[in-house]
Amino acid sequence: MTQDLRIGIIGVGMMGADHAERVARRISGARLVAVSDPDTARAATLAATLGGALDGSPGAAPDGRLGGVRVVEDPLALIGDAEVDAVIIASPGFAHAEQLMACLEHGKPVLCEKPLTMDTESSLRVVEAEHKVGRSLIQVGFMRRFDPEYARLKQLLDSGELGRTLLLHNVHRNKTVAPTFRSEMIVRDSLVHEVDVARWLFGDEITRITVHAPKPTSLVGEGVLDPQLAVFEMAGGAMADVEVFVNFQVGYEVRCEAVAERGSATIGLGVDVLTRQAGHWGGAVPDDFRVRFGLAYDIEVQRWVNAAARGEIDGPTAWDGYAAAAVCTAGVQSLQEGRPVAVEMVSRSEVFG
Ligand code: ISE
Repeated sequence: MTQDLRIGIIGVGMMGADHAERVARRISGARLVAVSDPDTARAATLAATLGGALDGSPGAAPDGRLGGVRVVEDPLALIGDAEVDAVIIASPGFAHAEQLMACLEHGKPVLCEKPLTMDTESSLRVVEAEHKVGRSLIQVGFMRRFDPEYARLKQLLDSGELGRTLLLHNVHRNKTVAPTFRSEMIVRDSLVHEVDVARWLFGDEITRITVHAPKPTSLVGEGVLDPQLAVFEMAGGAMADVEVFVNFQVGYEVRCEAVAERGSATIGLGVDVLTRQAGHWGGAVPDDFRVRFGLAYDIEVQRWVNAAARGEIDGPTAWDGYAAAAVCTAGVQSLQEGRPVAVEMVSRSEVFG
C-alpha cells in the first residue's frame, strides 16, 4: 500500500484525543480522517483543531498534512466507513466488545486501548472471532512494551546475562483519577498494565492472583480501595508484586525492578533534570501517562501503522488481551473476597488447535 493509512478514532477523551493528535501530526504513513465520540461537541472541536470544520464536515486541509477530519456520530458507522482503513478504539472498556467485533466483520485492523473487554468470556469470544477471520487484526494498547526502558529491560532479561528472572517488583502510581474510578477499575484499567508486563517479561502465564486492600487513602470517596497490593504467581513458579495507587497526589510514577539469579535491573527512575539546590536535590515527576509514555505511544502507533499497511499487527495480540482479562477477573474476585484466586483460562490449543 503506497497511500497513507486512513485512520478513524473512536472515543476522544484523554487518550483518544492524545492519539488523534499523534496520528494527525507525528505518525508517518497515516492520516486521521474521522473521529467519533458520544460527546459530539468534543469530537467536533478536536476535528476542527486537527483540520476539520466545526460542523463535522471534512474542512480544509490547511497544510496538506492536517485536514479532512470528519465527525462520525455512530462508532459502528465509523468502523464500516469505506474511507476508514484502520481504527483506534479509545472508548470506555464496556464498549470495546461490540466495536472489536465490528472491526473483525469489516476486516479492519484495530489498535484497541486496554482492557480488551470487561470480562474473560467476552474477551475469549473476540479471540475466537478473530481466529475465524483467519488473520490477526487486533492489537492491544499495552504501551509499556514499546517504552525504550521496558524494551531494554526485556532484552537484558532475555539475554540470560543475569541468570533466570525470579521476581518483579512493580510500582504504578497516578497523581489522581476521576471520582468515578472505583476499586474494580483500579484492577481492570490500571493493574492490567502490570499483568501484561509480568506475562511479557517472564514469557509465562499468571496462574493465581491475590489483590490486597491495605488501609485506604482518606483522599478518595467512601469505599474506594486505593492503594492496592497485588501478587501474581506465574506458571513457572516466579512471582511479581505490584503496588497500584491511583490517587497518590504527587504525579505519575511507574517503576519495575526485576530480580534475577545474578543481579537485578530497575527501570522507571527517570527524574528528568536532576537539580541540587539550597541543600536539596530533586527532579520532576510527570503529571500523567501521556507524558511518561509519550515516546512509547509514538513508537506503538507508528509500528501498528507500518504493520497494518503490510496486513499484520506488531504488538500485544487479542490473546494477550484475553489473558489479561482473565487475570483481572480473578483479581477483582480476590479483592472482593480477600483471598488468592486461581486464574481460569482456556489453553491456546483449545482455540487455535
Ligand atoms: C489509564 O487508563 C491508563 O491506562 C494509565 O496508563 C494508568 O496509569 C491509569 O491508572 C489508567 O486509568
